[in-house]
Amino acid sequence: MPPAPATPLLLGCPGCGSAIVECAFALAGLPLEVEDVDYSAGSPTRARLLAVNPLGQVPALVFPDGRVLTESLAILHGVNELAPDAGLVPGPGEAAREAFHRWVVFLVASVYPTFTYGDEPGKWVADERGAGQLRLSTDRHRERLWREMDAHAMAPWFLGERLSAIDLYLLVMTRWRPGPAWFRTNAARLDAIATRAGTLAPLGPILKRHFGA
Ligand SMILES: N[C@@H](CCC(=O)N[C@@H](CS)C(=O)NCC(=O)O)C(=O)O
Repeated sequence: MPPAPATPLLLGCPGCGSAIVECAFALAGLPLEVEDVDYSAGSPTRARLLAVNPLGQVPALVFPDGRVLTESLAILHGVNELAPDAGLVPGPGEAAREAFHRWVVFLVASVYPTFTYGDEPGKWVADERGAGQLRLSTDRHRERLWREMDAHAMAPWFLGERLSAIDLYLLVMTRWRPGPAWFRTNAARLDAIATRAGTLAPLGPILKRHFGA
């Protein structure tokens, strides 16, 4: 077993949801170590990932005492507790709190699973035709979800004047299928938020490493 890291260690992969967690740590000014793993079947680092998260998903955070925390939103709540001044989660009594919970849960419970079932549809449906249909239907459903979220987006951030963890999800997830060009045309408010989040100075190196820009 590798020695426990001195600071939390994030298992993630380039371009993945772990980038959202990295951005949160950076905005909060908290130290974080990062280890890239490849969750694909047969990858040389899959065993390492499974040892930490038997479900084989990233992000997975390992605390110095060996505790493991998975689920991006749970991790972001943890970051918020360690560094509430970063404002990732609106506090009790804040007007934006209800909308925050509604839409951040929408992101992880409605949007994220469309990738879980659509990214590698052959994992869920044996025949090739069915797998192709699953890919298409999850892609179409996701576009509907994004349009709905776009209709509720405020400016300059999703919740209005205050930045929140939702903007970090948008920053990363708008780079996934259907991709930035689709957002520019079909979900311009989300696109504007993601673009703005991409200019936050502490996130520059993270975005460069994950997306090349
Ligand atoms: N509910 C999880 C979803 C994490 C997730 O689906 N991560 C993707 C990478 S972005 C993954 O690990 N995919 C591989 C798999 O699901 O087997 C979260 O919010 O952290």
